[in-house]
Amino acid sequence: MKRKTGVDFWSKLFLVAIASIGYITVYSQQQKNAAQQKPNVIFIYADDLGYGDLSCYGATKIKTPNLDKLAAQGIRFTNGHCTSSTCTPSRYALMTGQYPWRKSGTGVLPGDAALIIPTDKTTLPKIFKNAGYTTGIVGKWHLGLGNEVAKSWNGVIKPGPNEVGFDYSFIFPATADRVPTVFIENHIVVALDTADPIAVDYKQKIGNEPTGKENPELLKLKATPGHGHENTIVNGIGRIGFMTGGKIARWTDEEMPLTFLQKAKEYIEFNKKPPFFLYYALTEPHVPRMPSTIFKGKSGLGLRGDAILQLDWAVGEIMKQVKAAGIEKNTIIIFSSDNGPVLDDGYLDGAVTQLNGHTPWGPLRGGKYSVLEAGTRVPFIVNWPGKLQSKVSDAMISQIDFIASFAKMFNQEVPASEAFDSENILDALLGKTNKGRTVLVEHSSGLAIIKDGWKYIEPNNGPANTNPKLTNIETGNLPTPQLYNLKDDIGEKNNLAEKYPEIIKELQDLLQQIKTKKTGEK
Ligand code: NG6
Ligand code: CA
Repeated sequence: MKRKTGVDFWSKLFLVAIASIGYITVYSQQQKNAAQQKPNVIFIYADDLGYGDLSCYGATKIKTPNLDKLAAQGIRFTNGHCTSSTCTPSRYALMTGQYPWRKSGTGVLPGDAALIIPTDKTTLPKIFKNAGYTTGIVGKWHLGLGNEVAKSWNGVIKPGPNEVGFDYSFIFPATADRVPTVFIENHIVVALDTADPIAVDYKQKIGNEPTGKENPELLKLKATPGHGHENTIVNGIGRIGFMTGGKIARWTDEEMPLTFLQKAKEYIEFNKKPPFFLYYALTEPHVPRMPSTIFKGKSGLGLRGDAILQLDWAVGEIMKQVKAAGIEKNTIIIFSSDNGPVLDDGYLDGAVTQLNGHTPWGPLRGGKYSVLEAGTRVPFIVNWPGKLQSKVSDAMISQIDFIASFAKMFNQEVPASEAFDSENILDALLGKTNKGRTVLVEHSSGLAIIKDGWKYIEPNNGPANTNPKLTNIETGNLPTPQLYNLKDDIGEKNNLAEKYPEIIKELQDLLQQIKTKKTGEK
């Protein structure tokens, strides 16, 4: 009996052990398969970083070793684009897969704007969610919050990122230079104090806090005269818009990007069991440029250069975190920018006076606010260690294509009436081909279209230059047609419109077709 029981016990144990090993093997195999099939994706989005701002894109006056490494191990695109030359429209396209110029109200939003992304349509994070991913956003949002402009900031603020597909959100509402200067984590202002309620107004002054206009002596960063940054002073910096309350909740600019970095790292650590999609939207080098003390003065190019060094460091920290979490081989890191560069965007921060020969636009013409190439051709890097062959690609790609490309990766169908400007360029993104889009529309105050290296800029009556005393950027607006051959003339120096009327005609017709395209036509 005893012996029999013993045999029973041992054979049972044996069976359990075999079963467990089997289970563990099957389980880990499943995990492995899942891991192999569905990589984590981290999209790092810089704010106002130019084509020529990184050393891997030719900058010599500034060194960006972490991004250089990301590019050297991965694919560095020389013809990668955001859709528009400012923030909100580019982010709208990224989220919806639709050109922002199709919809009014998608221009640069104030800090109290209502949400402009539909909650019932396909969005980039929803593509990942449908594929079983957990999704998170950390950083700048700038796509509006709530259903109303006149909303309360002191309770649950929604709809917002959580309603358009992010399981987790830690954001600031608009831009670093717009009130309210607070973080919002999943609908609620971080460190909200009900005894000191927050109120925001973009039309008139509220409360009696000093403003940059009335009390310029209180400013640690002077606003450029005539610019819009002379309302409520927060942390010694005048902002766009008026704000009262939330004293404890307000960020300090020197610390704000570090808070985002910390949250992004925690998100990676917490969700390291694949798969996750993290949209990490940096604030650098957008104004006000006020990096941490350790970066101040480090670049020799003023605070804009220092902010770029901080940005590069943050990217390095994310790379380290991914490695430490043991998910390096199963994580795609994509890096890009939401529009081209600007020097004086409203504060006297040394960007102009200490430029020191740096060329944020690289070999391109124009910059932020411009339909010329520097407005929307931006740094674009894709990294997936061990999975991609490192190379430089001249495929024409756009951030608007993420939806269709990742939908392809997961074999998902996108309804024909949604994300219909998004094209599947997955093979180009992963470096399998140098062929990306064949046609791309660029957007600023005017529109341009590119096909086969030819770029046609529609005649536009807007000013040819932004205010020369402030941003001072060529917009690309001209009342007559412009045609450039980007293959030979990336700097858009020679307008060939008169020489090739037939190419103008073809591109005009094509642009017209795209403009009038009905939803659902692919
Ligand atoms: C402009 C601001 C500029 C910046 C920009 C938005 C003025 C005069 N200029 O209106 O400083 O905030 O909007 O930048 O106020 S973006 O990158 O978010 O599009
Ligand atoms: Ca921007």
